[in-house]
Amino acid sequence: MAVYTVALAGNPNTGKSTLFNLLTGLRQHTGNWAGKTVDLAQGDFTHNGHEFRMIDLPGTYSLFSNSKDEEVTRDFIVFEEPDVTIVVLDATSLERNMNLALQVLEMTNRVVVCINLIDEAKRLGIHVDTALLSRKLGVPVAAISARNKIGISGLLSMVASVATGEIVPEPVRVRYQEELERKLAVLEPVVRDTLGLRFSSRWLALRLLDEDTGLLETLRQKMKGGEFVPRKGDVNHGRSACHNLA
Ligand SMILES: Nc1nc2c(ncn2[C@@H]2O[C@H](COP(=O)(O)OP(=O)(O)O)[C@@H](O)[C@H]2O)c(=O)[nH]1
Ligand SMILES: [Mg+2]
Repeated sequence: MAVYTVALAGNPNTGKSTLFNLLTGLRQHTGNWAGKTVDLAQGDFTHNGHEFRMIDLPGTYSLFSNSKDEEVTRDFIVFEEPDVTIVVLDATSLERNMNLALQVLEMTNRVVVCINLIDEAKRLGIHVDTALLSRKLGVPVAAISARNKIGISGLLSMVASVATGEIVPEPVRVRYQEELERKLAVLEPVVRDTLGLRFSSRWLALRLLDEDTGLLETLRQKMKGGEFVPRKGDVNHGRSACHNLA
């Protein structure tokens, strides 16, 4: 049976590890991945007959190349292609947390937004309209309290639906100012022709325009290693722009 990979991302202190521990309990181990030297906590759980492997990624405020943690989290979400990425947000500071959620939505559409500490929000008189948020973001949104074990089965149903493809989220697209959109319109097709449809070409093009040297280095390595062969069915016009990037 397929084991679905679920990555946990979010700002520090949003309750990722609490959720991770609740779901995976004693079925935990550390493992490294794709030749990286970092150890990530992994754990297994089942839900409704599906098997999941969860990875507790380092907490970060953004996903550029500002720190090792940001690079690890970002590379995992983009290049390890988890079946689902859960973005854990703190219900009491949604505005600050939304920044990271929007970045993840730019990287992959296989996302579930999980609003944690809903007990704390309630105590403070904050009401979170998950249905409205879900419509605006274009992905499933669950409200939970990891510490009080509230809302967990609802969250897991959403995770399972995205993992199995029963739900295919269509994340909202952040539109930038005209000049940037014009450059994206030129660069994005080149990225798509080079790397295929496997990765978000819009996100990659944004990072290249941002002169993200950390990401460029990762791309170079992966191209050298032959990892970027477009899959069958991907767009490939028989020309390669690899050397333009490398
Ligand atoms: N009130 C409340 N506190 C929580 C909840 N989930 C986690 N916490 C607390 O938030 C703090 C940070 O949790 P942790 O899991 O370490 O966050 P991480 O940094 O995202 O891994 C801890 O003190 C947790 O006990 C929750 O649902 N409600
Ligand atoms: Mg943690």
